[in-house]
Amino acid sequence: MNLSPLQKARYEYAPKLPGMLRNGIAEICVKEGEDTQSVADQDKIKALFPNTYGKKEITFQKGQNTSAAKKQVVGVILSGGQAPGGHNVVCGLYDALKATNKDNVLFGFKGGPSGLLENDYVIFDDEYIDQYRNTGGFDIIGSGRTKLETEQQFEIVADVAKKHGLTAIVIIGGDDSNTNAAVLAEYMAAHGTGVQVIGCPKTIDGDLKNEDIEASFGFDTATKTYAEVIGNIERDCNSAKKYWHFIKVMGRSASHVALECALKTQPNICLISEEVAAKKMSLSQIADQIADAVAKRAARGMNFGVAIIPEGVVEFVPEFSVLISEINELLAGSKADEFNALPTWADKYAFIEKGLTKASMDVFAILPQTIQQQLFLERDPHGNVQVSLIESEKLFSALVADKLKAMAAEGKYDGKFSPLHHFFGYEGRCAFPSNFDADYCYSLGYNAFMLIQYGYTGYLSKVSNLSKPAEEWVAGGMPITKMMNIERRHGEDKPVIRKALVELDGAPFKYFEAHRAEWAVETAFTYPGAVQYYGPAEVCDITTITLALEQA
Ligand code: FBP
Repeated sequence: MNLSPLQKARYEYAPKLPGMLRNGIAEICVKEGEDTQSVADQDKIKALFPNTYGKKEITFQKGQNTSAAKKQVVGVILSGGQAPGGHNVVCGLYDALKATNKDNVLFGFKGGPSGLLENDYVIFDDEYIDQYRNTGGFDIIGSGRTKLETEQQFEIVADVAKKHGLTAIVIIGGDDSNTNAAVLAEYMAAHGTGVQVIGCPKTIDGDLKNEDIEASFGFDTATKTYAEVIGNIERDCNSAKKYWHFIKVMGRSASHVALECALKTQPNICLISEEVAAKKMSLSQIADQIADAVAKRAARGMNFGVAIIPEGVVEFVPEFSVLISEINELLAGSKADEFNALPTWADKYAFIEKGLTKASMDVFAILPQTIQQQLFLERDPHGNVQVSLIESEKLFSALVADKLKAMAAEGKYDGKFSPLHHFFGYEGRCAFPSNFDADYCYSLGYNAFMLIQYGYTGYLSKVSNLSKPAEEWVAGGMPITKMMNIERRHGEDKPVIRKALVELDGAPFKYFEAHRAEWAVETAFTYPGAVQYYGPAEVCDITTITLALEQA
């Protein structure tokens, strides 16, 4: 492998553990807290998790290690989208496991949950692990989106575990993967397999958080990476003074990434999907809001600006959701073939016009033709519209251009509008983890092993007090069932970890709300610059503005 100088230097970086884990394995003991309850639907969740429900929150502290001396054989998987720091979770897990007993073994199952089902694995040793310390990506063993949720899959996992003598499985994933970790833990306990299951909170989207989990790993590095580039674009924009940049940022559903990027860069516009839904905003209202800022800036001679668009926003626009479900209905079953056989777009348009309600047709009609066609052409294997592929940055710039034309005709706008479009997503998911993510992830992995060693199952590795220096972080574990409630999914009631959307009464949104009117018309850009790995702690180690505001 050709190594960059930074990669070589990062191999040497020693991630910081919480102070309470720093004295060595022999001096880590457990302090048990209170029994726990699920956040809602307690009776139903308790009935579904009779063996793992209601367990105590725990924290680790300095003291005599009293865990049983037992050889541990652990399997680990990475699940879902990549997030910076995943490698360090594996490294922390490996280091704690080997420090406890050099005969302990760590299996890495390849390609995500399917690796467990297909018994496709690697056994880690020092040489293998050392190549991945403090690096981005999930390529150490790969990842995948297969869901572990059926009884039959659990039986296969139990067989694979038995075959290798696994004592525990660590699942590194987002809300869905950790929900499945809880169900797997319950299955393993109910069937007396002796296999413990521990989860670790991952996702750049930042939506796996709650009163116990302060942040999912990867969010820090991904938002720093996007904010660096957004800041660079802002500076280019403020130098050339001729373009409006419409920048879509990842975040499948929640707008945490967009909000954090906005707090870091102070753009003219940032849409927050949760607000769009709460205010039941229409596409036209959103476009009005942006066009208003464009016109006000133009009146001050500034025909340039930056707008951040969260990836999932269109699904939060009520009229657009209705349109999507009508389109899915319109093309269900054989009707898709009928539609596809129509020779021209004009024929297809007439078919659509006939099939949609008037309200949805009104929404459809204002969309640019490229987006209209995307809605009908890009479909998932079930024939449904792939909302995540909709180029919402282009959609909103086109709607704004129409609005500005109308405003110009009424003498309300006299400017030049030249939009450019960007999508930042994959660029941030495998970046070298920031010091924060390198430290946090290593601690999560190390901590996950301590949970295994002390016999816990169905727990999420928990490291908190994260806006403070690592020395003051608190390490421990929380039963996953505590984070669960019952939600309707695909027509069924399911126990799931509640996804955390942006809270409109939370401090990060409130701060943004208090400043956005000024940011919209002034040029208040801030330029965060590149992620720094070496230098003063206040430059290199601080985490997100979101967390700082939440914990202020
Ligand atoms: P996870 O929730 O699995 O961490 O993935 C989140 C994410 O990065 C989203 O931001 C994005 O919408 C999605 O993955 C893209 O998925 P894919 O990698 O399958 O294209």
